[in-house]
Amino acid sequence: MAEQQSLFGDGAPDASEASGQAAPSGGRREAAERAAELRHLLDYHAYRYYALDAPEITDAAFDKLLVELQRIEAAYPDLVTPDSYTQRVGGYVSEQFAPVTHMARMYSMDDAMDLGELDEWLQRTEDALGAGNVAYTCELKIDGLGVALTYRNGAFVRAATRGDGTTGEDVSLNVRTIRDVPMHLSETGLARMGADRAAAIEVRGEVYMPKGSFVRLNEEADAEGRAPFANPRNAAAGSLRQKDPKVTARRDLSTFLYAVADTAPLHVDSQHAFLDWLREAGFHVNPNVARCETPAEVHAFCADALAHRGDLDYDIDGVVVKVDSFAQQDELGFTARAPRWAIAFKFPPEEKTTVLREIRIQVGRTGVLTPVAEFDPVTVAGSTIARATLHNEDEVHRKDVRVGDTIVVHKAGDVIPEVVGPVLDRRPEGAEPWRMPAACPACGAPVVHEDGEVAYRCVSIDCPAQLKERLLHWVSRGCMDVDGVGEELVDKMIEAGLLHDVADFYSLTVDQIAGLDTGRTYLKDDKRRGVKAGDPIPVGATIAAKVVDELARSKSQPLGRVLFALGIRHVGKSVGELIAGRFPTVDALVTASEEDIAAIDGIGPKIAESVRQFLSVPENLAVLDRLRAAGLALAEDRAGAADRAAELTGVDAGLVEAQPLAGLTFVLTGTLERRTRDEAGAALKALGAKVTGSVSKKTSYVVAGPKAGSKLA
Ligand code: 3B9
Repeated sequence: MAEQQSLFGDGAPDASEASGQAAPSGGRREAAERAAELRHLLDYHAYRYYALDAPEITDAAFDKLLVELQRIEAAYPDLVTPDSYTQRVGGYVSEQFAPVTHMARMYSMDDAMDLGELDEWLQRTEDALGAGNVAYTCELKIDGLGVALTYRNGAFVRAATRGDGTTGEDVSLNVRTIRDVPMHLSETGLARMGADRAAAIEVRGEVYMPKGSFVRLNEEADAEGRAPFANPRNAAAGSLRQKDPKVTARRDLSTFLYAVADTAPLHVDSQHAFLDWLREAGFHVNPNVARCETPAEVHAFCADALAHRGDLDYDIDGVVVKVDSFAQQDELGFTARAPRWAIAFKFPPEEKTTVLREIRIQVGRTGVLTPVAEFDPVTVAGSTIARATLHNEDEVHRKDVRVGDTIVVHKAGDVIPEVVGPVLDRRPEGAEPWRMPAACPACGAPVVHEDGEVAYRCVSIDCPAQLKERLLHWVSRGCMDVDGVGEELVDKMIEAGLLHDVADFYSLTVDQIAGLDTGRTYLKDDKRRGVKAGDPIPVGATIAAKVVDELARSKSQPLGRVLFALGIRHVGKSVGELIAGRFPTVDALVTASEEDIAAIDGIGPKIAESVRQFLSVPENLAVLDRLRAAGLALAEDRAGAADRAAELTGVDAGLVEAQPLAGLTFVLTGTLERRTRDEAGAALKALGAKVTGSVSKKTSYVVAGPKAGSKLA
């Protein structure tokens, strides 16, 4: 604890100060003091959470501090500082990314493509500095995006991409939304800088997206009909170069820092001491570093990193070996493009060649036809793969892969199988460019290609492939989460005529399921049970009962999931939750207009149109009716959400749940007597109202306090 307290000169701030404190009741000076205190607390707890991985308060308590600061800043906008934690949620839209010249060049590094090249470098280094006289720092080479973060006076000033090494682009607004980037250096970090504590420093590192977040982001993209990212690095790059920081804020980005443009102000004399300083100052530093005393130890680190590559939640493409002592680094100096004191040992690419046997068409639940490459099984990054999506026709043509080609395959983000491209000099004669079929392979209906869309779709209502995919989507983990209902069982249920739509799931009985063919056969004769080897194995009564049970359990899933599970175009999990947040019951949603839906923050006209369209199809409404009759909740767990909103706004929880002001639009103006405009606005929103900044045709009420201006008129 002693060390933690020393991080901030006046001791670790007391988290209990978080409670109570309603927004600015006192004067401006009091508000300014509290705002400074809150910023301090937020910095401290962000540091505990992100840099030390040892939070002291819950996420909810952290959010409470953040909300309190937001309220003060809303009441006194001139108190907002650029380094305030509240500025991380985004809200500005920059027109372009301004060029930024780095304080010193952002060098790249020489590569060692194999152990032989690594040994050559180690040998050269030992020769230059004296054998046995050199220590090395080994770090992982994160496959992210190089960034430079500038701080002055201990406060965040700017973030820039690497660019060409000399000039990058200003991505400050987006980097502010990355939660592990400190807005202030810690007091111990600054103390170590001594008289240089106010100096400008430019720290460098990588922005990356964790593999798990990348997979989720692509699942969401798939569900919402957007193009997926090829790998976590592209996803991180796309997220960092967003024009709207709000989009970046929703992406899960992280950083690892490892360098600085000028070490002089930090008063450290080696790379490992510098990494310690980075950590102390509040930066996120990769924990997998080692100070190695001999080339053998460097080898061992590289072997270890390679062996554990797949266990990490981020992509690495090698190990960076640096001469540890800064004095020795200076002795070696730089070549035209890279330091002589560092080398990047590159891992062999996890790529294999195989033969493309077929491009199969998969028909998704929304009728989209997806080409899938089927190739001879190969082991890549620890597992065997035999197929990879080719996404759409454009992608097949861009890669120009043809059936019969020898192809290169790898795993994007070490997880998702991907076709890299064909090996052209091994293309068999007569291999034809691939074409999308004109008819749906599942039902034979003609395929439709809408203008401006890459996707081809089958628009037949009774396409069996779509039915199967819709049913599987309904029971999947992110949707209704029904365990034990897999592809085979759904196939058999469709064959047996038990399932025509998702509502049919809820009239299934144990008797109907028990006895269905599992698709597997007995391996041995069993006289006692009267079965012979090769007989089909039926579903047992125990399993059947469990399936019925699981289906019953799924009835209480919240509306947000149901909306996702229904397979409405452009509605993924997060969109489903947004809609359910505003329309907590399916009845409220069915009666909502397209404009009402489009008015939800984060929902665009395309989504609103798609939802409205879905709810206008009588067959879909009939399915909803049958789901309700089967006992599905078709509602959000409002009690929990309402309690939280009630606590924040002081409105009665019952009223929050009832949403009595839904559909009304309010404009607030002037100084209100008992609440600030922001507080009153939050309370109105909690009651279901929309609050806008200017009077229009849509305005239902104008609430005016004294000193109201033109809006009242
Ligand atoms: C000016 C890890 C990576 C990495 C360095 C890395 C990429 C690059 C580098 C950083 N992963 N480490 N390290 N783990 N992907 C070694 C190139 N260093 C610098 O950019 C740098 C730049 C320096 C010193 C280091 O000093 C100078 C100051 C003024 C003029 C010339 C040099």
